[in-house]
Amino acid sequence: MVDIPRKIPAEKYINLPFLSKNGSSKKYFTFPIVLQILIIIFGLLLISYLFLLENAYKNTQVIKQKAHDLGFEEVGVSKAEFLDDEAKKLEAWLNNNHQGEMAYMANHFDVRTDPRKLVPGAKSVISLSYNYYTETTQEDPKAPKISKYAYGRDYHKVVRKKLKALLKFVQEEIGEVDGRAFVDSAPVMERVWAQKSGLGWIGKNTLLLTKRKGSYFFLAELILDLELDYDGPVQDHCGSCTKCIDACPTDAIYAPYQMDASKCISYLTIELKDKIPSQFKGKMKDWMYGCDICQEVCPINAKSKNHQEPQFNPKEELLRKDRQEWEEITEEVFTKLFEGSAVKRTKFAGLKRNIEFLKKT
Ligand code: B12
Ligand code: SF4
Ligand code: SF4
Repeated sequence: MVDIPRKIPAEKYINLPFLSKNGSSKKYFTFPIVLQILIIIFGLLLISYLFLLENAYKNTQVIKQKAHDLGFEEVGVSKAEFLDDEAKKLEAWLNNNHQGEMAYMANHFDVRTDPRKLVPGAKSVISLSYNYYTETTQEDPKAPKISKYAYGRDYHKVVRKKLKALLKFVQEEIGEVDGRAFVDSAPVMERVWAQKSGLGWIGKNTLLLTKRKGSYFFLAELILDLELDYDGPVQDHCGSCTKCIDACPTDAIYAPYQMDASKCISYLTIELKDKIPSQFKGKMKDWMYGCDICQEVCPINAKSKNHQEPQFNPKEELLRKDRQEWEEITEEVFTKLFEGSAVKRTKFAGLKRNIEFLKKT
């Protein structure tokens, strides 16, 4: 029993029944009304906050499970926000003209550095990885080489279909959720988001690596107007290794974590529309479409496992063709062989240019 000195008028107090010891309304701890209302409001806010947190957690788990069921290996989530540090790095990269002729990289700077400008109301970025590794290689060791990522059906088509299925699932299971699906198709800094979401770290070769699976996977995103449970970044495991930098034949990786894309064989064989500059003669290491050298030498990739996606399997003919057959390839063969493949991006003339360039070196 506590007597409260009644210096404040009695009508400014109310009794809090839950503080009652014996049910008698006179002998309670009493608080000023304002304080009690504040306690109630705070309590309600706390309850709704905890409820939202639990909901965000449950929704995240449900989405991650469905993503795994659809074949995505790693899934992580980040809060959709402005990428302050990366905006500075991207600006420096563009100022140094490291994008070469990829003019699209300089477009939509604001959107690229803030997903909320791409998807209005965006709250979360879900990053997903889709394995494309295969130990299969082209049979003739002297044949001009194609990057493993382009062996089978175009990943834009394969992965986008899976992403759309995931988005549909989210909308059906969780309710009114607005969002969009991306795979290498929009101004989104995909590796940065994957790093923030804890899928892995950006290695010295500038690719996203995971400790368990290496880097032979595509990245994709769902950007949603839904609050989720956010993951955090993981540690960089490159350590003192410099194998990718040492092995890059064109010095495109000119410093750890930094790339002059205009020197990368991938750029020269796929993105560049003009002639390949003569300074790269003798440096292409027989790559006619893309380049995997900085992934092949990476010790983390020793852990890569074969993908489980039948659509990524290469046609027998692609593996069998020897050097001479590639050098004599016709437009008709090209069109048939690369139907539905990412290699179509270079068109016949582009692939022919690359093969001719290799012949001369
Ligand atoms: C443009 C592009 C290219 C260009 C340029 C590559 C590059 N490193 O930027 C070219 C044509 C060369 C290319 C090649 C390849 N690409 Co590509 N490419 C892209 C694309 C469309 C944009 C990348 C980008 O934003 N570059 C701009 C720079 C500034 O961004 P960034 O490198 O991410 O910058 C970060 C770091 O480099 C670092 N950094 C930058 N500056 C500095 C400065 C300092 C001081 C420091 C410390 C750090 C630092 O911090 C930045 C921010 O965190 C993405 C898809 C996408 N929308 O993101 C695919 C993408 C990166 N490519 C992909 C692939 C598969 C490839 C190839 C393997 C294909 C091949 N086999 O030929 C090669 C790999 C070459 C390589 N070592 O990166 C995948 C990578 C998957 C993964 N595991 O990481 C992506 C994500 C496509 C996808 N959806 O799957 N690509
Ligand atoms: S893909 Fe090839 S050329 Fe490009 S950075 Fe890697 S090793 Fe160098
Ligand atoms: S080769 Fe070495 S430095 Fe390069 S990405 Fe792999 S672990 Fe990192």
